[in-house]
Amino acid sequence: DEVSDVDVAVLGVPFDAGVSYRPGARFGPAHVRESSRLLRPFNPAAGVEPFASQQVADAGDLAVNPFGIEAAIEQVEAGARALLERAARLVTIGGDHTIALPLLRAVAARHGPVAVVHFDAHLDTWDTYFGAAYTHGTPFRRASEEGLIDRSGCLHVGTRGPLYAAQDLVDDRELGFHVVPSVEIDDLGARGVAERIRERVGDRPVYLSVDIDVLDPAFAPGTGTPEAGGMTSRELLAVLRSFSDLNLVGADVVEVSPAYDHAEITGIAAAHVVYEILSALAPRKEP
Ligand code: NNH
Ligand code: MN
Ligand code: MN
Ligand code: MN
Repeated sequence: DEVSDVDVAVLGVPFDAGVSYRPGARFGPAHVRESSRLLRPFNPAAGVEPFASQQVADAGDLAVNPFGIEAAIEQVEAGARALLERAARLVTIGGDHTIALPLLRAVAARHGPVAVVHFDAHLDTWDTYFGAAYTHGTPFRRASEEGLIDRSGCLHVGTRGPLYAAQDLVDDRELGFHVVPSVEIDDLGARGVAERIRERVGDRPVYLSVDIDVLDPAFAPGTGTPEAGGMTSRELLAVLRSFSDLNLVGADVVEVSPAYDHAEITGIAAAHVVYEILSALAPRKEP
């Protein structure tokens, strides 16, 4: 077996039955892997060799029930727990955002309630979404109810779109989440966002969840629910580079949907996001 006692396992979860108007994220892992062939051993922006300075194992794709949401959620949790017996950290490529809940269950079983940095155009804290409790619109509400996350260390970054009224942001803040809407990123810039995250998260164990739709559709059209007015790839990658200072215990990159990725740029963006995450996890050389 390839994955034993490694620093990081990379797992694909080809699941997209979490109630979407435009499904297709089940093809995300293969697409991101294909795009990752453009990556190189040395990451000059981060100044590290993410694959040489730590052991990174490709755990392949998890077999998940494509029709039964609750069965799939159990399979993802079991698969993640099994991998976390053999890898210090798990980086998952989705799949739709439904999978963040079972991934957080597995991470919390190991670390206790974690802080969460959630990049997304959407809050994903609906109580129900089209009547269903377990969907890509609800994972962070469920995770909060289940005590998997430490809300005082959680942020939603990049929220925007016509579905959100000011009241939705207030409601999430009342739930205990810190919200950095996309319009605030105009003023904060990448550095300001990184500082806001650092202040909120501190040294706590933190889980990172990147819905690729946090990027503007100009950079990531290949996703089920694009919203105009998002982050640039440069901004997101710069913020992720600052995570080498955080106690990052796991991550996912979700909602890549290749059927809409007309120029394959979403796959490339997502591969770079994974690459910056692996770079942030890489141990730094002592000066
Ligand atoms: N569209 C839903 C909302 O406005 C969320 C589900 N879609 C997503 N989530 N892509 O990130 O909250
Ligand atoms: Mn999402
Ligand atoms: Mn989203
Ligand atoms: Mn070219």
